[in-house]
Amino acid sequence: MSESLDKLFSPQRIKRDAAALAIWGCDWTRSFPVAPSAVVFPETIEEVQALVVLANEEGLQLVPSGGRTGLSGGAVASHGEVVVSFDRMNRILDFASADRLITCQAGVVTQTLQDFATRQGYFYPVDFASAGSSQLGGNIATNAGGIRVIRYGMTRNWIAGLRVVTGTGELLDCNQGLVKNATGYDFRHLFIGSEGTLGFIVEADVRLTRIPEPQQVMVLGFEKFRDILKVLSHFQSLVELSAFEFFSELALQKVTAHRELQRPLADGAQFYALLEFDASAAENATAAFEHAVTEGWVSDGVLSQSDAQAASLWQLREGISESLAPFSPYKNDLSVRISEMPEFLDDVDGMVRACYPDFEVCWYGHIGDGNLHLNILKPEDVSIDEFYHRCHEISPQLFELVRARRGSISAEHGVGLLKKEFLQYSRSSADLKIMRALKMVLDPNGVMNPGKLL
Ligand code: 2HG
Ligand code: ZN
Repeated sequence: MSESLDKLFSPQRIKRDAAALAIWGCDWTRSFPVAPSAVVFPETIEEVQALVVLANEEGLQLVPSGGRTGLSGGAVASHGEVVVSFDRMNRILDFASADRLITCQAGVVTQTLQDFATRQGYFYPVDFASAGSSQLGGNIATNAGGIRVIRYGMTRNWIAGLRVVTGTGELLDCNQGLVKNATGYDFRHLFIGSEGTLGFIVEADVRLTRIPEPQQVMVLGFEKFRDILKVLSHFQSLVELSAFEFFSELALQKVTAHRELQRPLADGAQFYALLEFDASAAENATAAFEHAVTEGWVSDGVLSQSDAQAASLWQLREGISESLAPFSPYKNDLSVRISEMPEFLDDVDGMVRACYPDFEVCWYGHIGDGNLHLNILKPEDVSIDEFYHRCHEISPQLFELVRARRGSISAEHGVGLLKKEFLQYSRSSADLKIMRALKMVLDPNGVMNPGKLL
């Protein structure tokens, strides 16, 4: 069926061998079958358009593929789809200093974009542990968040323009990098977070900001989760925070063992928070810390004295996800309003303990954004299938708690395949009806990332 692909792509830009299909057919999830029929590597927008037209004519289904670091199966090809890799659309096309904009192809690696911005004297602030592999197109398609959302917001905030190939092969030029544009519906925001289901992002105009001053990092220990939120609010009244992250003692144990890191504090604690702020705010931060100790919120703390120390403190948080991989974790990525968080955590903790008395549960996340990562770890003596089945079975109860607090079942990782059957816990039937109608308009034959999200 896909022989006509060979007319569009030269042999070096189409792969069908088993090893290539296994690599490009999946992301960081490991629980879905991987079975694409081919992987193609377009180099131009015109090639992407021609491919989409061909897919419509011949009934092919297309799965977009970036750095393959997704955690929800959004880039997994399980049913003979053609994977469209953006690896060869990886050029930075333009830097416009007066506009503070970089124009990039979708396959530019996030860290390449960050480094390029820095060389121009600017800052691209969206950052996360997988920035060295993830690609901008995927970041936009999932509206990636990461570790500095509290100060800079999500990827959405930094996208000034988008070129997108829709499911009919048309090219849309969304917002042209403009600051002001009051001409009706802003399609940019429809494609951001759409997980490749409405169109494939091929180019973006990315906004930059000033390079921040040097940062300092503080790690604090807590006995009670509620106190973390008191400290967050107290620090926010005195200091502009660049990050406010959290992890549990179990998460700390896993990451220190995996990366052979020092524990940050002499004594253990139940929970830890990692704060980052401008070095010029260190005096205010120290005053806030002293207040937190006096109030009994914080048991102990450490303030980085050098960039190297700040980087090694960051490893305690950024290395957690990787350190859990050997335990085949069942991942949840939940959010609620910050004000709802203490009660929400109590609810979830109670439920999880009752349902999984024999499983280790690792909490961490972007607490300053109301985003909790809940990873349930597989015990050695339980099979993968049984483990996933048991975790999955309990998800409706967990998501009921999310719904009761008007939260989200996916704060930043996306819905993909992993959360698809649970979308109704976060989106109303009216929402879903409109989402399906939009899909029909932009991708009437269902060729763009079928089976994901909806
Ligand atoms: C993080 O915040 C990432 O470290 C990954 O979003 C979270 O693996 C996870 O559950
Ligand atoms: Zn995260």
